[in-house]
Amino acid sequence: MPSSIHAIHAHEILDSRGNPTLGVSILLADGTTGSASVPSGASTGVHEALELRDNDPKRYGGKGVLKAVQNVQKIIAPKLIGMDVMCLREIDERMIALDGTQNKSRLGANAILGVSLACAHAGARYKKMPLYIYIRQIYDLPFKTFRMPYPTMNVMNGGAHAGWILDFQEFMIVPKQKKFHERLRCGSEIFHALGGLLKKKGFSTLVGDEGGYSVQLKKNEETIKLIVQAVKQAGYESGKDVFFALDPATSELYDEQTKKYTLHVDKKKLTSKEMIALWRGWMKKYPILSLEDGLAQDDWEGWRELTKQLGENIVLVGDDLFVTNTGRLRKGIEEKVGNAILIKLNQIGTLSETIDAILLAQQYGYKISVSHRSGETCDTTIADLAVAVNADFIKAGSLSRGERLAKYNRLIEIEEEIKG
Ligand code: 2PG
Ligand code: MG
Repeated sequence: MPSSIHAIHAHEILDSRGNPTLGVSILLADGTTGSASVPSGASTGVHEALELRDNDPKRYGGKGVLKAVQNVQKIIAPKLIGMDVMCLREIDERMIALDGTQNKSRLGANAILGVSLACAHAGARYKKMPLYIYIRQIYDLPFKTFRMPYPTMNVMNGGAHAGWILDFQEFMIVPKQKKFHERLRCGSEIFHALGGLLKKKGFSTLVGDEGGYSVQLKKNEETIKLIVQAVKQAGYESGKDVFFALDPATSELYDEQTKKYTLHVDKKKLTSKEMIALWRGWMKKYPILSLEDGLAQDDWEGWRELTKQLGENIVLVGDDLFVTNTGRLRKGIEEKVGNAILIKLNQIGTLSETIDAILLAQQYGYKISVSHRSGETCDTTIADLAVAVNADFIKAGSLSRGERLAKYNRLIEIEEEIKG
């Protein structure tokens, strides 16, 4: 069969932080090839599938992925060779069974995801289709038209992505223009206006892991104030042309023992209730459209209250909370927690399970934000995935760093193709 898998190759490459990750290539019987590479998080949720690292202190400070590479070549490849690359559900199921654990800790979610995505790319090439159309086709997705996502652009970086210069991890702008390329232009103009403003105020314009500026300020809230000014300077109106989105990544701030959130910059320790009050206060002052991980990954009680109080007016995105996992999302739906899910392929480890999480979320009216990781490569799969599933948002970082722009630039190509 010309579309059967003939060979699988994996190797250790480096991500945008210079840490090892996997690159995987698939060769089909007819000579078609497909490749993908795997992203890696820094503020990872405890319920994520396992990213297998060598833990050999002599290589890359223990971060090597040679075990995962071996798992692809020695354990996964022999079981997949000969399978039709277009039967991606079966391929993913076979890898899940081969791994046999709940969190993919035997073979590694990085090993499994690399193969899953490389198969998707090889299949799309075999069918001579763009990936976003191919994904729709093989998963028989129910959408008739295409819709471009709104980008959520992380123009100011804090938390684990910027040496804890700020407590909150991501301050994002969400341009609302009609066309995707106009949203990208708006984002870029604001990003540069913000850079100019920071320079004028005597701040550094160095960027963090996701390409946003990373500036030491006296209060977390000053960040938003600066962005508001930059929006104005760039000639746009906050709350009309552009909105704000936050990912404070609060699992990183939460102390299980005391049940409090520590804000070092603001010199405060807050309860869940006080955190909700903080978000409510910011929402009153600024046009915040979405809040991701406003509370910690296992603070279910807090989340229920957060959703009760703010869920009508704002997109409440579960990242560490749901970890792209249908089990956790189901619990969220039952407990009326959140109203949107962040989708990260490597939190769950296969494209098929990712699609399942998206479909479940959409069935219950949860919004979808397809996301990069803070450690990325120039792989653009998430751009195609976002369009394939008619995602509401894509979160791909700021308007600098090639691995971030690769995703936005891919969306520019897709927009032209679909005349969106
Ligand atoms: C997040 C992500 C991506 P990381 O928290 O949403 O922005 O960060 O990949 O470090 O988990
Ligand atoms: Mg997050």
